[in-house]
Amino acid sequence: MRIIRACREQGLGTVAVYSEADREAPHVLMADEAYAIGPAPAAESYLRIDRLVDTARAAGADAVHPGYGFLAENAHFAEACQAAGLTFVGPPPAAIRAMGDKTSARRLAGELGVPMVPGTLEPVRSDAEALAVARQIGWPVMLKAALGGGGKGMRLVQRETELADALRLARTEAQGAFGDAAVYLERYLTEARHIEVQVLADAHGTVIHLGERECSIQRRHQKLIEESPSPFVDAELRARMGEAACRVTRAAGYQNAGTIEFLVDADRTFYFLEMNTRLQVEHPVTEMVTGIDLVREQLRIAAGEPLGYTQADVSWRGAAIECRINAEDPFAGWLPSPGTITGLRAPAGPWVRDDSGVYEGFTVPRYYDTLMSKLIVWGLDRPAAIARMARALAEYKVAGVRTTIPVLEQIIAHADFRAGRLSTAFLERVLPSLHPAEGRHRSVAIIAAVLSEYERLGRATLPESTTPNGATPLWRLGARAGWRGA
Ligand code: MV4
Repeated sequence: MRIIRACREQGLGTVAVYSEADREAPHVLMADEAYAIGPAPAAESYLRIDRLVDTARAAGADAVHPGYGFLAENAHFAEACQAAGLTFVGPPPAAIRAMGDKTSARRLAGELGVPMVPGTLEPVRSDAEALAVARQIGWPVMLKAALGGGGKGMRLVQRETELADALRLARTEAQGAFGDAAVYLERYLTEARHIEVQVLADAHGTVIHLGERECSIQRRHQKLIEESPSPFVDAELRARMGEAACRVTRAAGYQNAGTIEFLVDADRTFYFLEMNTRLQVEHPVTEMVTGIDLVREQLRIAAGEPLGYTQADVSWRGAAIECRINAEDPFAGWLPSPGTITGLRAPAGPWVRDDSGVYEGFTVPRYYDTLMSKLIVWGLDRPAAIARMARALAEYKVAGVRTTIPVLEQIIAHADFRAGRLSTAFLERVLPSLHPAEGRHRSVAIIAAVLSEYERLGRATLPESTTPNGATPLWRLGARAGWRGA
């Protein structure tokens, strides 16, 4: 839907593809045309390069936008599109490949003198080599799959005695998940921030950055909240990280939109981690503070148009925050909660953007990612954006499936979040102190109060809207908290 919107504004027609589970998905209803590509399991539909390319050709499409999941970082897919005469709206296959191998990305950063987390520049060849490197760089260390990324295939090793087992498991996992057992090793930074820089590169040699996104709040390497700018990054650090990000982008022969991930220490030292060769889920926070439509830029770059502006033309205004609304139950081990959405009221109002993929009556399929919507707000400064996010989350009502909304509300209200005291350790530290079930207990109390009021009055009419002492009765608070009004 995000891509369809950008296409419409550019005067481009759109073709959606869908699996059997997504027959009634909103992007299918929204596109000019839509084609079924197979059964629900992604391996038989969204990951079928042959079917995607055949469908694009049959529909008469000129270009293919890979989105931000499934095949978005697959060099074979990019090549297959090009071989079929379709413009791939993304980087050249060679750049995807160079950055997809995380050790090759580290070698490039190393050649350019871009600082990176201490570790190996090649996959480790033996237990003995891994041990020698770990002893040299210090514990804890992290094993990462060379073809992994985004936290997939990572394994933390605290001490020497755990290394051999961890290596074996990491290799087996990497082989299973990525078809390649290669694993490299990095020093594990325990309290750093995860900050990424958005870059744009056109086909005419212009490479610019659009500033950073703070993405430290992740659970099992799924981001929950992202923001721009990072409360930790000042103009000087932004310029230094931006310059490093552009240097890597240019050297990789990169074109289109991309993201360079860094870890940033308390002393403002930054370390290159990896590059994501796609548009990212959290791209809206960058759009909100720069005013630049990233999908429009992707389409223009893919069409060979020059960016038409320089680094000096980019400016940042205010603060933006994104919360990911997932169909998961944070009180039940974050279990996926697919099912039919029986009630839905999305927040609205000034500077509130709800990039949603669901509607009332839609059934969230159990086959894919649990992401239902991304709620993005903008404010003149970070406190204003936080207040707006708290307001918007309180307006958000979803019935039928469990969502992450209550836990997001509590994180947004947390003193450390408000103070910008963030690190990759933040969520693990604060989760035990959160009590998101309170919202649910409160709802039960409100419903009980409404029922007892009806019983007391002995009739099926609404009770008075104020109590004798003038206070607002609990049932009316309930109505206000609900989505149908009193
Ligand atoms: C790390 C790290 C610390 N040290 N690498 C996670 C996703 C991915 N793209 C990189 N990630 C990390 N890599 C080293 N050498 C910390 C993270 C990380 C993280 C780790 C645990 C809990 C939350 C985290 C949030 C962001 C990044």
